[in-house]
Amino acid sequence: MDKISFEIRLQQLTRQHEELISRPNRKIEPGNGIFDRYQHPVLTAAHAHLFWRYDLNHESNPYLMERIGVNAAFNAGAMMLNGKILVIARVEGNDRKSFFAVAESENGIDNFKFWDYPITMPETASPDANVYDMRVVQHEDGWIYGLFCTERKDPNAPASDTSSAVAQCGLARTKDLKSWERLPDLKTYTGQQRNVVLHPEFVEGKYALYTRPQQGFIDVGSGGGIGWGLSDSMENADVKNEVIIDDRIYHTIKEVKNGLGPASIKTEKGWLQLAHGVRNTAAGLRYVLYTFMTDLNKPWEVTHAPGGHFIAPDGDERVGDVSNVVFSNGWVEKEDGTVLIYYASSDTRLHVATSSIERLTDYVINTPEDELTSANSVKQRCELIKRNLQ
Ligand code: M1P
Repeated sequence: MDKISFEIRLQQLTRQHEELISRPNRKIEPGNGIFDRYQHPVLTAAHAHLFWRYDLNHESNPYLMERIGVNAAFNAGAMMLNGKILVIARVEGNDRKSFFAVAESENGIDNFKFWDYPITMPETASPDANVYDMRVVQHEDGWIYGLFCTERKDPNAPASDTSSAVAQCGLARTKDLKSWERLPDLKTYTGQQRNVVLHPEFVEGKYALYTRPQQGFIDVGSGGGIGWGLSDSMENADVKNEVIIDDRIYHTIKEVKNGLGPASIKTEKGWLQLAHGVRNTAAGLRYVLYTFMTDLNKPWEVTHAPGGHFIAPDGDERVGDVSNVVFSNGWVEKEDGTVLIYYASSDTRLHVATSSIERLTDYVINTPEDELTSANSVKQRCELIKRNLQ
């Protein structure tokens, strides 16, 4: 390709990218009263800078080819920092490796732009094969902690098994999301770990962590459920006793496995919690989001548990690299009580939904619990119908 054609192609690509990252996002009305969805995802693979993907030099890349492609941008931690809404996305290259990258927006709804460089996460003595799904927590000790899954090849797998992996909770801390201090991985005594979340406040003078023990890499085995435990420090985080506070339950949306999403939000009525629940179907696993509330003084005690899903894959969200999945590990409470909920669909893209502390609290407290059988469910619904028809 001659230099002029190269420049024309670069202009086209730049225009297209600019249009994508600056397009406005519109609320889809009227919603269900609990939260509002938006017209467009807030982050996709195509949001990645051109200079992350293309070699922009005509001499070394005369065809202006994508040299290092980006496959997906999804499961993102989120926080407000210096007045900006930041998401810390799981970006996945065409090589299947995930890494973390920060994208920022003024309003949290649209115009998300990646920072120039992804996060360079320091490693421990045991290098990570893959890192993903960071929960960022602004702890009252003054640090911002990043808790994420670190995946390594299973050292005990036979040579013929090239898939088995071990998941653990990687830990790092920062003040600015730019430079990170890696800490030793969380130590637990219940097998593998994914979906570990730090509670933002000290409990009994210790760091408190929600865990998700699992026996296998995908299959939780006889483990599973959302656990809770305390650690004396984060420099050598060690949870000696884990108790399950939110179990898997037969014939519910969390029958196969579940895991906490972002860090809990404190409200007057209790700690708001967002989690994902998984069930099996003939078409594979189905991931939905659900909420619950825990006691203000005992954040390990569930006080309210609305039945069923809070957000389930809808429309285009149903399809992607891992279809029929919604997953969330980030939400932001704004000063006016608005809650920006970042959820990813089908391990491919990131969306926002908006609600408020007031609406979420009402939903969590006043939605009936799952009564576990069809007969009870019909009874519940008939009571509502009767009240409405009176
Ligand atoms: O593919 C769906 C999700 O699967 C895992 O979550 P969990 O450990 O609860 O099964 C994670 O790999 C997550 O990133 C992914 O979105």
